Amino acid sequence: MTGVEEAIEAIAAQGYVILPEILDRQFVTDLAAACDRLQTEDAQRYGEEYLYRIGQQGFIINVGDRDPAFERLLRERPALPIVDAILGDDAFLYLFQGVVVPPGGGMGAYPWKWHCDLYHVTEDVRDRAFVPGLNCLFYIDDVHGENGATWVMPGTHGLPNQEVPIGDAAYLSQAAHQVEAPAGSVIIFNPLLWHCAGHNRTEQPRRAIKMLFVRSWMMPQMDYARSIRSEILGRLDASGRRIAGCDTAVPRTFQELVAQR
Ligand SMILES: O=C(O)CCC(=O)C(=O)O
Repeated sequence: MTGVEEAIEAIAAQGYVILPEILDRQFVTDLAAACDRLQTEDAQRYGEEYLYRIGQQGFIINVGDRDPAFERLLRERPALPIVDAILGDDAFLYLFQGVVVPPGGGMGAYPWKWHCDLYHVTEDVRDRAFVPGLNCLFYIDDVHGENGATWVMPGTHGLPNQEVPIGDAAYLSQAAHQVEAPAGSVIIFNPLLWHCAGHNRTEQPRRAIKMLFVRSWMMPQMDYARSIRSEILGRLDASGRRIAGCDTAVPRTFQELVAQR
């Protein structure tokens, strides 16, 4: 098993690391069932057409509030030692969601395309060693070339956009790498690494859970301390509540920013 030091080195050098099978089988089965149930619930509540139109088909929101299997992820936090070692022990969740690539979905199909997360940060940070967050994508299915495993471009983390010619097929065929991993594995990557869900050519959805952690000063995409019910937050320990953002006071005014200096 990859140790914390090795993982940190891999994330610094190539932008990502894969830890095989860190979730046990029962945990994976429970997460898979929860993904399926919540996706059906969302489709009924919002309608497939609406979710597709807003680019949210396949993304299951606010999972931490909606099933004990996700609460278990908040309790056990399997990737947190690596996250804390890189981001500090006040890192917290920017996004916690299901990412399901439907049959026929993934690269080449709307809305899946090459991108890096936290794009707004790359423009201004010129220190390529700086890691603003860590995207932990837990695979709930075996992932491979047929069913939409993640593509990454090793070493592209923090590169200015113009230096990553994602439209150049010859460059992509040399530079891009598609992950292969059994269910229960996690890929932990610098969100500034260029990546994309692969094309799912099978008849089955490809399910994953994303826990994207950021440094404590960054505005999260969702406020989980308010999105997750207090009875669930109350069952978590201090670290669980911290990653849900209960302790985080992201500055919201210039005065607050200056006061935190
Ligand atoms: O689902 C995948 O393989 C990639 C997910 C992704 O693009 C992201 O988490 O930003």
